[in-house]
Amino acid sequence: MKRVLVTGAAGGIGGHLRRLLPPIYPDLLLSDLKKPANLGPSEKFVQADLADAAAVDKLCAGVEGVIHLGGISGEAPWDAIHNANIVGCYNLFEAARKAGVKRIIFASSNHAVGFYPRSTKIGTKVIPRPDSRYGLSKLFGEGLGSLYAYKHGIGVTSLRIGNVNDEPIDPRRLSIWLKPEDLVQLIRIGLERPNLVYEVMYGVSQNERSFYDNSHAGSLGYRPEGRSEDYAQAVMKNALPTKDEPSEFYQGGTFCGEEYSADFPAMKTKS
Ligand code: NAI
Ligand code: 15L
Repeated sequence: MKRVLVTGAAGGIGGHLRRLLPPIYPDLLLSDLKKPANLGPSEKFVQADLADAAAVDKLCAGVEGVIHLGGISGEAPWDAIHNANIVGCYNLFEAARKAGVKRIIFASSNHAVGFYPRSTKIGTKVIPRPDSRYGLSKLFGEGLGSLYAYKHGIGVTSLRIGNVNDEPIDPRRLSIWLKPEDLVQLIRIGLERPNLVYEVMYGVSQNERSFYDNSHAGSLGYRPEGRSEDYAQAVMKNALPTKDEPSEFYQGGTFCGEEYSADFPAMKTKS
């Protein structure tokens, strides 16, 4: 990969990637609505709003690969989600197509499928069950990825990311933790694997309590090194007693519980 564009570079994951990617992709172009607080002298940064199509067109000129992290990263009112995650994501894929970008990594989320019970292990072929407007916007991004892969020949990878952190921080995250270095491995598969058309992988490390069957990622060469079980004792020692409610029954956690108005006991029996 020559130039690789990272959108949303001022965010949490952007911080990890700015530390880990330069030795692998020396020509990194960072972009965000806001300038990263600690931008180094050797880092290239261009401020842009993803909702501004002309600005995103300029961003993609001369770019070979994109890591698309930019957008709203949690539940929010529809207007905000629509602007950043629907319009912004469309602008990014369109700009990439026009600029001849070869590969795109789309940061999807576990919340695209958050309404599966924690007792179920799901693969990448399940019917999506978004748990929020946010999760729904991630399905839009996954759909765009598939469209631009099959119609326009861009190699696209949707990563249904669990939770990126140096370590898992609570019982739910023991099931969905993604070590930053493992994210880099997934990104490299998406940007470098020959003949890639469109792939979906779960962005999780090697977690014994995983909600996901990530064997497809394994077949593409993913060998995660992070093991959440190494942290399980410490995490469980501080865990609060579990409650019988949607946010603890479903994989998506609080995203499922927010604004919930179904008859939960009845829904549980149908899950
Ligand atoms: P974050 O909220 O820390 O960073 C997102 C960045 O996008 C922010 O710096 C923000 O300024 C930028 N942004 C928002 N709207 C924008 C717009 N209209 N134009 C340009 N930039 C805009 O999020 P984080 O945690 O770094 O996540 C990055 C991506 O990965 C997000 O798309 C998120 O949905 C996804 N993800 C993250 C997970 C995690 O564990 N952190 C889990 C699952 C998915
Ligand atoms: C996400 O999609 C969010 O972007 C992140 O902030 C976390 O909430 C994560 O999911 C999670 O489920 O832990």
